[in-house]
Amino acid sequence: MQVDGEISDWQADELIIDDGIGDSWWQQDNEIDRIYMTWDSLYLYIGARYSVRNNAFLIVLDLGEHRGVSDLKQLDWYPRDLVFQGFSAEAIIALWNADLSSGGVRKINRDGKTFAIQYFAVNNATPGAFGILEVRLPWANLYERSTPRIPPRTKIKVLSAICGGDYSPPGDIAPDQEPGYIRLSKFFSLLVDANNDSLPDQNISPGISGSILTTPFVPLSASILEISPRIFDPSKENLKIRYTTTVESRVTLSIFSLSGEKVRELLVDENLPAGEKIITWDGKNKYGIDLPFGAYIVNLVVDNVVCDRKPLVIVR
Ligand SMILES: [Ca+2]
Ligand SMILES: [Ca+2]
Ligand SMILES: [Ca+2]
Ligand SMILES: [Ca+2]
Repeated sequence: MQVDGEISDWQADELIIDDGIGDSWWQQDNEIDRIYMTWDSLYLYIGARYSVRNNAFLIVLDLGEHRGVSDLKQLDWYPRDLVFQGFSAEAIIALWNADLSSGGVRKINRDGKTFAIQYFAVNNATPGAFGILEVRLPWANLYERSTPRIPPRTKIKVLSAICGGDYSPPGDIAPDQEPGYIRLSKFFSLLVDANNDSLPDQNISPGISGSILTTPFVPLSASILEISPRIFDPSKENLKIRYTTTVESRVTLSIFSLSGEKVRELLVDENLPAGEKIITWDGKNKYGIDLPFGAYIVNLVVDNVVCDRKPLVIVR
């Protein structure tokens, strides 16, 4: 992919959001037309055909880390009146009046604080006329790792909006939703690591593999459904812990002693889909040593909130 402001090198199957023109509050002076996405082993590439005049053009990414914000009014940079359901804003590409030097690319923390990340972009739009923005983002910077590895089964979601000044609502949204409607639940969504090897899958057609999803609002809840057997003899079998979460979330499942010491982590902040899951445990601590007879607690933490605790007893 050449980052050169020329759109002809994008393939038809890299078109992820075909918003079209004529649906903006401000007509063609301020329009999102098409958003493209593709990647290779080192970079994520985003392309856009758009026009903007005296407004902000935004492309917002949910990187699947559950670390951003769902309300863009919380941002310390390009805050806008956009509230998301089922989407966590974790990175933002923003510019004002078709001028990339007025914006750039930032990552977003849980508290809405943003920080610039390395990128390379070419923007040939001029105020009020259609042009092309192409952005190249290193995987290593998007996920703040020393290598281009990504969390296993990473899902990326994308949306774009044109808004006025700080804290103003959108006049064009892509995927298309009512202009002026600030509570957004429709996004392009794509599993980037479907084969679960922590590397972006290669030779993917994002426009075909991904889809535009409407996310109904589901509150997060999670619980341990069953621990079996409750009286657990590790020399005979493994313990089975069955738990459930209502939404895709980051799950930590640990075993504690009654004195409050964490003796074993079975899942550590793992991004997992909604639904039931069974995790097994061999009764050993983190050093591989058999834990002694006694009572223990299974502790379930989801999106940094303790959601459930259940006791068990080890016998030997
Ligand atoms: Ca190009
Ligand atoms: Ca449009
Ligand atoms: Ca639209
Ligand atoms: Ca992969």
